[in-house]
Amino acid sequence: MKCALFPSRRRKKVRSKDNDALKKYLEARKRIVDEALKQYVPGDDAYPPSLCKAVRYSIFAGGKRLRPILCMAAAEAVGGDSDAVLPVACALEMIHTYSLIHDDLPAMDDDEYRRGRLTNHKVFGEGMAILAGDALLTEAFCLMASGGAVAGGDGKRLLTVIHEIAHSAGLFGMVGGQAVDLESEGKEVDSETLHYIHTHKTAALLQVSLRAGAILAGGGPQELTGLTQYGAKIGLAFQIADDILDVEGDVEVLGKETGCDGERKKATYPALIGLEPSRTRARELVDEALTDLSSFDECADPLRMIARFIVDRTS
Ligand code: GRG
Repeated sequence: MKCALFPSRRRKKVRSKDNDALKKYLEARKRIVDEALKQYVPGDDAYPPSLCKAVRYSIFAGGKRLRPILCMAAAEAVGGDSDAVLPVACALEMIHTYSLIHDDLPAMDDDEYRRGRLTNHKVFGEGMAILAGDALLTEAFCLMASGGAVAGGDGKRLLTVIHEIAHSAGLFGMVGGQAVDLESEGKEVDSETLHYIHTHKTAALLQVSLRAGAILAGGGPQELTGLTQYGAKIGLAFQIADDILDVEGDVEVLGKETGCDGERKKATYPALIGLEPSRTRARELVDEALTDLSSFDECADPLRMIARFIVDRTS
């Protein structure tokens, strides 16, 4: 699919029309990702059944599918075809879901609800939840590395993408950010440490989702630089918005408990600089992200809308 779903130039006119268009766009993309995931994730009848059930329970619990959507939108922003990047987009969702399952474990955040339902370990037990996360992470790389992952695609580009995703998800990315977050609980953290946690725990996977889509679709160096900078800004804005939602979000809409960061004395923007300055910072980051896209044409309009959605979202 090439840059067609989105009404473009009339964007300035009415904000509520924008919201409707974005809603439709996100719903349509989510459906595509969900259908593809059904192909890539083993069925309930696969062996071993308990592990497959635990994997399916979390991956089909109804997340926003933001990382795959960003990957597809980035491919289109550089003039590519989003269908061609679907396997990698789905692999990113599998990595994200593994991180949520592990993040909810008693040894980490010990959460009871996620995506509007009981957390994986509450239903399947701690051991099986750890294994479901492990399986999703490993299967994600299996899917990306499998020959047909990017049909007719360039093997060298795919290898670059797999390497970048591993780097962003691992020790020097999401896992590193989670480690510093874990160690910082109950402690006063400075803004540098908070920045490290947010950029690694959350922004790294969002940013690499964009880079992966653009690299696979043959984006040039300038396009990649713009998308990388956009990714860093929206990644940080996303986490600040998440911190704000933990303070004042609606439990029903969020599908998980609120107030958890405060209870655990977590390092967050609202705790460090206050709610209103956090809101201002998130909006500044979105404006900066939009500037990073200034050299892109209307094929990048979904990314422009997503940037706004990231700070306006309620879940
Ligand atoms: C366990 C290695 C490891 C990492 C965990 C993802 C993560 C790192 C922690 C989750 C904690 C958290 C609430 C982080 C804030 C940002 C975030 C990743 C929120 C959840 O992502 P969404 O809103 O979730 O995209 P859905 O359910 O819509 O996919």
